[in-house]
Amino acid sequence: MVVHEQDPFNAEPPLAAMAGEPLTPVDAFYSRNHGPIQVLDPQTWCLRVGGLVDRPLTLTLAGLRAAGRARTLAATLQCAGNRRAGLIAVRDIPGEDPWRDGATSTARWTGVRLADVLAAAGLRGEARHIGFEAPDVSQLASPPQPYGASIPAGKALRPEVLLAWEMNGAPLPAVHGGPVRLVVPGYIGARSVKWVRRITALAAPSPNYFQATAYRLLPPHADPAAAGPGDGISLGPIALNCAILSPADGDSVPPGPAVMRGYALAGEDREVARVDVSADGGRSWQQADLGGQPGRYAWQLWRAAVSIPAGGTAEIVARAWDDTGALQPESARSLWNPKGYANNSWPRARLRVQPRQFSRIDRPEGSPG
Ligand SMILES: Nc1nc2c(c(=O)[nH]1)N[C@H]1C(S)=C(S)[C@@H](COP(=O)(O)O)O[C@H]1N2
Ligand SMILES: [Mo]
Repeated sequence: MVVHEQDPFNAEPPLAAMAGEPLTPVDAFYSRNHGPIQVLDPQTWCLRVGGLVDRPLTLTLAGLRAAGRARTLAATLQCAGNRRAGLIAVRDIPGEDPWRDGATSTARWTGVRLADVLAAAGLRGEARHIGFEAPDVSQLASPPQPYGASIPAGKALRPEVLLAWEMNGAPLPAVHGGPVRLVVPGYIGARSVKWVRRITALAAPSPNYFQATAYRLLPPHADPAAAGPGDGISLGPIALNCAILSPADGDSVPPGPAVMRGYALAGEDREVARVDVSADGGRSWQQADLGGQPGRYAWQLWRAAVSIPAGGTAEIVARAWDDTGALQPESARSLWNPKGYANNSWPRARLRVQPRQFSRIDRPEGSPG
């Protein structure tokens, strides 16, 4: 793993290790924390459900399992800071980790639908948002407070939103939120609250720092240190994006045929319709082959056979389109924001092209031996 910070622990897999893998092995799944990793005893863990409900509940793990039928689905989690390195290249973003394209991983999650738990608690009609709280106290919040988030009630009631206790068929490990985490496919990873211990039905979004103040898109001139609750655009659904994984930016390759691999991910209720790849910096384009979407809420893997031109460097560019005909924005420059979120500009991989190895047959006629 590429470790950005030891405490709190923040790490992403090397890009080449992700290429061509529909599901991310648990030990290669990116890890994003704002406070200490919680190691909780599944025997004593419990979940409180309250707020705008008719029947507040306290569920043990056994009680949660009994709250609905267990469902399994493949879903991609993507941190809002994924690809921040591309924004930092435009202008520095002090105090935030320079994530490459690996703060995106896919697993098969097993749990009950959040909707089943909310139905058991008798969710009231006036509830507009569902809030979540965890026990990890973050010193990065102001003031320091337990991690939390909320999602609109309409999203919370959708069938893909799970309270999950398994990841790729094994008990959810502590680092990914075990014994139980929320999984909100299609939303930024920040909303998939780990170690969830309290659910509150609310009339308004959660006042938690990570909902009200962080994970918001500030205008370029704003001072993030001075930002307060409600400033900027709250991030929920993720934007259409793609990444080049192999060969990756900075790699050295021989000239000639090469297979490029990457992932593409569409936003809420959208599908990746096409991925274009250019081997000449965006002058000419070809279509990548799509394949290997492990589920409706997961990334789409792509591959393209390209020809690497001889010469010092080659610039590979990729761009994804969704089924509404929308295309990713071209430039990171236009997307720069003070916290470095939501970089979904066209990914570019600058490759060093190794000098051609001439064989006897290749050697131009008449050249000295
Ligand atoms: N309790 C808690 N939940 C959390 C976080 C956290 O710091 N604490 N980080 C969030 C963020 S920003 C992301 S991107 C995902 C990362 O999940 P992972 O570490 O399993 O990859 O968890 C989210 N849930
Ligand atoms: Mo995140």
